[in-house]
Amino acid sequence: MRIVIAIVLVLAAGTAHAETILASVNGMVCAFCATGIEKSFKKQAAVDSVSVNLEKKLVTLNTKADQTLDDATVRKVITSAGYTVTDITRK
Ligand SMILES: [Cu+2]
Repeated sequence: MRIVIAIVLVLAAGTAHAETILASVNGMVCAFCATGIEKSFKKQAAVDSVSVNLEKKLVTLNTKADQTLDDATVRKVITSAGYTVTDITRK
């Protein structure tokens, strides 16, 4: 019985899951690039926080609980800002 309750709790926690999306981006070279991309993603309702690592050419997005951003939207936001997406991973 305890095991069943524990499983139910784990599943319930899973539904409130926020997602971390890592996008590898080409063309970001300075702090202005980083700020521009951050601003673009903050306009997306599903996005909770954004951080840009220029050295790693990586944009990290954290979504709000129960929300996600599909690959097409991630690509569109970055492409519209003038950069190229080389890879998108999620965890
Ligand atoms: Cu720049």
